[in-house]
Amino acid sequence: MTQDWLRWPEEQAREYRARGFWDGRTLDALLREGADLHGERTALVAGGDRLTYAGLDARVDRLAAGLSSLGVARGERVLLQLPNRGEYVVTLFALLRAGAVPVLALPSLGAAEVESLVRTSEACALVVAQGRGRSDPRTPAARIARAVPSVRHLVVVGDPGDTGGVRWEELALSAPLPGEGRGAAAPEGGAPRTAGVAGAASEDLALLLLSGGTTGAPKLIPRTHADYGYNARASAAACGVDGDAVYMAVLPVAHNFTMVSPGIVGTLAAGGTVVLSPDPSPTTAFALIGAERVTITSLVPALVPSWLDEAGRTGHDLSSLRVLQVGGSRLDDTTARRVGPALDCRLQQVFGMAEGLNNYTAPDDPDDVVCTTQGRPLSPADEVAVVDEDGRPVPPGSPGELLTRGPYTLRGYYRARELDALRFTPDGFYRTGDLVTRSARGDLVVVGRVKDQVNRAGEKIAAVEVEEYLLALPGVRAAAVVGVADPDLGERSVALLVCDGERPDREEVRAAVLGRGAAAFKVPDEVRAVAELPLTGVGKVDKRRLRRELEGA
Ligand code: OOB
Repeated sequence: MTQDWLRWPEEQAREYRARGFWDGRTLDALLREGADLHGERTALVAGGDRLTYAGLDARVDRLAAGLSSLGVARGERVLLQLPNRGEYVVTLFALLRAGAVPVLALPSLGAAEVESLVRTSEACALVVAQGRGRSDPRTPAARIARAVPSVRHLVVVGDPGDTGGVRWEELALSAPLPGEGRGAAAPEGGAPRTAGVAGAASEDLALLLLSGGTTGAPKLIPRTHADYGYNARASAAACGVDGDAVYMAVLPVAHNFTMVSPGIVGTLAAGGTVVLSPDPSPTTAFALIGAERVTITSLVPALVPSWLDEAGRTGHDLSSLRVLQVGGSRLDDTTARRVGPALDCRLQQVFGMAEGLNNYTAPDDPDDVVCTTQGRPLSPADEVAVVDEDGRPVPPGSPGELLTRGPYTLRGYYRARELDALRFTPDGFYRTGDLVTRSARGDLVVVGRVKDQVNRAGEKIAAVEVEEYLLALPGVRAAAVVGVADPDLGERSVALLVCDGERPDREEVRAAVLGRGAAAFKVPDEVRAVAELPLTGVGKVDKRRLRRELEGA
């Protein structure tokens, strides 16, 4: 198998091994070790299911055998598109154990996006769940399975209906393990292990993630067992996640934040318990926090206000919660300061990317750092640079593009050499496209995207900066600033506000911007009240869509 996109130079790889970052294990070995070390501890709580480490490991064995008997071979890609249910965790580890390469797809992806992922990865199978009505993923999955020549199997959690697919439950529960007769039931926590299944090696490709980038065809991010495992383990350590931790996944399970920051994989590597919340509403989540004594969970900023409001309104028992992680897009300072008092827990900001680099604020950072910065790189081997348009480092405190390389940051996209030439420097730094400032002590603040700016008559306005000013206005719950084509200005800036009650008038908006000492050209040209902002699958404001809608209007 050529894996030339996994191209850390050998010298660097040797260093990462020597320092113990790459430790020779596969991701499913982390789970196997958990079963050996603390087999009777609870690993996973999802819906009605409650699985011990031994029980989860046995199910993974069983499904890995089932997938292998179906003909899924080592190195083959399998698209995994499941909601927050236990089957996701079992399938993920079973694919890894079988040496197959899961391609993680958010449930919110449209059919065309899924098809494009399947084609790009040349997946041999799709795993989806039975759904309802128009959003039933079985229908597009069956069509894609027929249309894309690489696809040989469709596996459905629930009823395959008329898709011609295989029922997941059958594959997971009755496939024989090597050496067993057909149809034997799995001995939960029992001995037989997937001896005949050809697993992967630690530095092999483990999975493919979808880039958060919002333009063009999907870019696939290759992650190895060694690098992803390190990302998860180091994150668990940085976030205080150990065997007593109860981590609740409320964002989609396939997102990198919920996977390894420290997420599901980091928590299982540490011997803790993973709880899956079927949806991110505070009503569902708060009930689970109380019932399962959840200690840590993670949200995107768009969800935070409703959680804070609900906590103030209702008497749920949230006393077990120690850390609320927030990341995925910029958390404004005002909301950040409300988190601790409202939920009686620590806030941790997480600035991560599926491509690799994770930044965290530390548990012992002063409140000011926790509430106003997006943290520092996770690994002592993470290299970061903040550079200007010519690639020259900028002084501390000045904005520039963040470049990074390290033991868990990709060196190239999956089979995309041309793109790589643009997104990486010749010496292997990934150009994140994020505009940041870095303080003298190394704290990063995300001030925008290189492209998330309004170019108003040549003046560049970082959307995030103006959004921050607007969010500080009373009653403003959410704000998005976008540039819309304008015959005179090139682009004019439009602010969309979600407000409790009346929206601030132009004068108030003007004062909010100028009062912070910002230039007059940053005052939005237009302010509109909207009921809500369109969000992407994981809950980031969908600016592409906003721009499209505003320009079409
Ligand atoms: C996470 O991963 P992706 O791949 O969906 O998106 C990455 C991009 C970053 O390049 C940055 O533009 C933005 O999302 N971002 C943030 C942020 N965290 C991510 N922007 C401002 N403040 C933050 N705290 O979103 C992701 C992956 C792992 C952990 C957390 C988030």
